[in-house]
Amino acid sequence: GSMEEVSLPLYFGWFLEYTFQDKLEVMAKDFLKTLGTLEVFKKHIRDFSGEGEEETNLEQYFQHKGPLHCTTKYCNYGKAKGAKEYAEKESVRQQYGSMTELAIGALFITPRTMGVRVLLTQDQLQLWPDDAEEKADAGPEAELPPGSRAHITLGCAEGIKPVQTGPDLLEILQLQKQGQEGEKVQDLENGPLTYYGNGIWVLSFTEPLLAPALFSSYYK
Ligand code: ACK
Repeated sequence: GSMEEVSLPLYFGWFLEYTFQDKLEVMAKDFLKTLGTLEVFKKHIRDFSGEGEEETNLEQYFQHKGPLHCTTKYCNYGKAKGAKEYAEKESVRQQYGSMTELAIGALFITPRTMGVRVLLTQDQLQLWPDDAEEKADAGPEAELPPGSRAHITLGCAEGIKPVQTGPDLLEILQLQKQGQEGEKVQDLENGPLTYYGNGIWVLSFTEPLLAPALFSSYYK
């Protein structure tokens, strides 16, 4: 009936535990601060600034609203394809409201988005929709394993929506899969920093960061 349709959320996902949200935000800010001071970043500043602009404050460049989370299924209150089926899945019903630990493998920025890559376990993949990695223009060489898109959006450039972080991460993974090594810039506190061109910077964590998170849903 119509009541059921109304009760579908904007999205399902893992929501970072409160104190960890702060921790991740501080870490991201520190990263941007460090990146902004590197000569090699300044050399490529034009990826992030307009004509004639010599400076970009990265901390102001990326803005974020709402809780830090890793979206599993975007439902758009039932209007998104497969929303109802997802909400009715056995694994979704069973794990709803339970805590898990997300492994964060990398922090990345592009001229559009800033986010972290989440490395899902087999258990967590049970909550992952089958079509998450599908792209309209994807060729056979573009195929990435399920869960590849898993991320937490930490910020977006002006005029960019958070839905962009997923495609940005998939682009990075495709570059890596194609064997593009990028330019190893230097080792930072948490691991190596690589520049892939076109404003794509990736900090790979030597040790994944473990983030406690609640599987739940969001209604605006
Ligand atoms: O950063 P995100 O994963 O990207 O979290 C937000 C959340 O839903 C609320 O907007 C994500 N989102 C928005 N539209 C879509 C979509 N069409 N497919 C997948 N995720 C989406 C957005």
